[in-house]
Amino acid sequence: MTTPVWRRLEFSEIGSTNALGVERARLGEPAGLVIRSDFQSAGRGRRDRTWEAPSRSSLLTSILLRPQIPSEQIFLVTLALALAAREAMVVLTGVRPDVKWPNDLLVGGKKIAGILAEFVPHPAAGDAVVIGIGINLTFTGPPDAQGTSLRDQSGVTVSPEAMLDMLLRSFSPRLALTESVDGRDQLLAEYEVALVTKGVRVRLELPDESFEAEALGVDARGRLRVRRDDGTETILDVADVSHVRPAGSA
Ligand code: BT5
Repeated sequence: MTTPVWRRLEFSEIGSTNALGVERARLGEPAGLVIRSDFQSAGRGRRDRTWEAPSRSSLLTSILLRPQIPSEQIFLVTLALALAAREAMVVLTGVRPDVKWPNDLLVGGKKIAGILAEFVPHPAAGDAVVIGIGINLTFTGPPDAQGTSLRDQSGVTVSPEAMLDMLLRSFSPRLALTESVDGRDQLLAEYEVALVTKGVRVRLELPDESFEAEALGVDARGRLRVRRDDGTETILDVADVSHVRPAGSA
């Protein structure tokens, strides 16, 4: 996979950019499709949660890729998008968010962007991953969510189009890094620097237990390494953890 030529599809309203991306991926659409909408009537979060944003208050976009890398490395593509979003925010507004494992972007503990990756197997066209991101430009999130926006943090109002341009510009070189061993090391190193979920106490919610532990960092497969209070280490996969929060919070 060399970096695809981006083909943009823009809407004023859609159900979900990810849903359309998944539909197109199933139909065999080649890599490089970028879907953006001003508004989503059914924006998806992870695990049946929703993503909300008034029209043009956010960048709402999904990118269809067919990464030709081992399946256990595909998480790096998502991580590359998180890091690209971080850089785009720095360049356009000076705001430098932290990454909360696995892929939330936070400023001062408040969520400024969320990422949703969906895997679409396709033996003929090559397995696809549709990675969607919502970046709060002027909207600070629903009242019950601890959210913030780039405008709140910097006073700068960025348009969805300008954010998408910068995001793709930052994403392409990082996507290329996923293809080599050295590149993957470089991405993981950048991720470790951005990761706020490291060296801190976190509360983890798993399907059958929740506990507090010290987050140690990530392993080469992007899984979170934690040390429990009895001294044992546990490695957690994204799929197993529904929430990771600072210890002590609700
Ligand atoms: C995510 O889910 O953070 C992934 C969000 C991905 C959204 C993009 S937008 C373009 C593309 N198309 C889609 O349909 N989706 C993707 P999760 O970690 O489950 O977080 C969802 C939770 O964040 C919700 O339950 C709310 O509490 C909160 N939330 C919803 N909208 C928010 C916003 N605009 N800002 C901050 N928090 C928000």
